[in-house]
Amino acid sequence: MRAVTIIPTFNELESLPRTLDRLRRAVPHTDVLIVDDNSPDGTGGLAAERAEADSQIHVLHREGKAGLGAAYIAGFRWALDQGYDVLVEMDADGSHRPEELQSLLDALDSADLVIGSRWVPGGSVVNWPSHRKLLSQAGSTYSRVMLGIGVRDITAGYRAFRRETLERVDLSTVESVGYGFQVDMTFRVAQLGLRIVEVPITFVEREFGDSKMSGNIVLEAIGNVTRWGLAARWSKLTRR
Ligand SMILES: Nc1nc2c(ncn2[C@@H]2O[C@H](COP(=O)(O)OP(=O)(O)O)[C@@H](O)[C@H]2O)c(=O)[nH]1
Ligand SMILES: [Mg+2]
Repeated sequence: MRAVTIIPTFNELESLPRTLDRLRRAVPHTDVLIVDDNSPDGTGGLAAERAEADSQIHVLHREGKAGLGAAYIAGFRWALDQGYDVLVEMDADGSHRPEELQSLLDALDSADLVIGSRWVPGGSVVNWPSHRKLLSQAGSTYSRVMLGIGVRDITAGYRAFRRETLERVDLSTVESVGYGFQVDMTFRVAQLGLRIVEVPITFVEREFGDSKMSGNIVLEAIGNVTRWGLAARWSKLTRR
């Protein structure tokens, strides 16, 4: 099975090399694709150097910051084109520990999408202020109820997809930018009736650089979840 780990980056000059070193050591068989949105701090240049030195590392340079969702969609398309069997999502900032990737890959034997989850037994978060914990848990609970799917950590960004799963999702209609993107993908996979499995992870808040989370990203996610949830209910009602 050929796996590729896709890492979106925007200003991750300090974090990216550490994450790459850990990932190459922890799971040497996975290739890596860095998707950089022309980071002003030169992350794209660093990614290019690493790609030059290591044939298993690749980089996609994009024109400018267009959001996490757009970066992943571009990465998915590249990886599907290249024929990979497994596509992994991982943050550059060290929050998704490469040492836990193998447990996600193992779970993919009996799943179509594996989510590294903070909010299942055994999962946890290190170094998060209580307001972010609350926001993440409340967001997950609201989405779970609104969308009617049993995933505990619906905004989680540490994931492994089988290629067949992504081939069945119409990527051209995925528009969400921030966390909404992760919720959107989860909802689509659930609606296709595919198997979603959560494995516990320890999420460690970044040591270097700044989070790109913003109020707008949160509002986008809440707005989208509400719309999707209502639309799904409406179509159920009118089908009767
Ligand atoms: N290419 C790209 N990557 C992004 C963008 N926004 C965030 N990222 C990356 O997505 C990952 C998660 O973002 P982060 O700021 O850590 O979000 P947080 O963990 O929710 O605080 C990191 O690797 C970021 O560099 C974007 O607009 N474009
Ligand atoms: Mg982060």
